Amino acid sequence: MQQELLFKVLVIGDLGVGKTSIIKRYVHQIFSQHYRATIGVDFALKVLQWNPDTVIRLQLWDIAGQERYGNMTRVYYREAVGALVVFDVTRASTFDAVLKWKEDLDSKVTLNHGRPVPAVLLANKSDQLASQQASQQPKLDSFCRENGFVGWFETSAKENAKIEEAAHCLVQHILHNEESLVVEREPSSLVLSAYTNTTKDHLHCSACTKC
Ligand code: G3D
Ligand code: MG
Repeated sequence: MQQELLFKVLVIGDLGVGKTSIIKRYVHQIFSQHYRATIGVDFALKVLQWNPDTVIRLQLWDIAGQERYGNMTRVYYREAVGALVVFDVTRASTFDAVLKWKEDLDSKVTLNHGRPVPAVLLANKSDQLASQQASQQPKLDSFCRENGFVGWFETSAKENAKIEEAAHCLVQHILHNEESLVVEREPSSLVLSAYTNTTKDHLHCSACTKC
């Protein structure tokens, strides 16, 4: 029997770094106006046939214009199980902001067992990097280790580069956490997580400020 998992993933970072462009490149469906009007976010859905037995529905949350505040409400973060933190390789100030976004994330949501949600760092607009420019690799490797990112990718929404790989990396870490959750909490359970088979009603509920 196929299992279906729904994961809420946040896409955060400063204004103009390419969050919306990355999501649009990646997804099948965007759910927009209603939520934007009520809570200031857009949702997008990506359905992945992860393996023959598992379908993963990635619900990507785009902050749609609230970046200027540099932080988001707890409602936005609630029940998130992963994050993509984006900066623009052509603007150093957006890299400086990455830690602020990571701190905001970690202060407002943790997994059930108290660990931080996995976050992948995206160095976006890689198409703008001159080919002779030195690789960012040593710097970003240690930056990720020191600041709790599970990995980083040089992406380009423009050229559709490395976005799938980055999402794949994030999903692998999310699944790893889900599995350890099962082991820690309910060894005999077949249900992978609280997010399993989450319905649209649930989605509405998690976005609604009243419940
Ligand atoms: P945001 O959602 O993080 O605010 P957007 O960012 O997705 O709106 O992108 C901001 C601008 O950067 C857009 O340009 C978009 O086309 C551009 N952009 C996004 N990703 C890339 C990329 O990978 N490479 C390049 N070269 N540009 C990118 P405009 O001019 O439409 O404002
Ligand atoms: Mg945007």
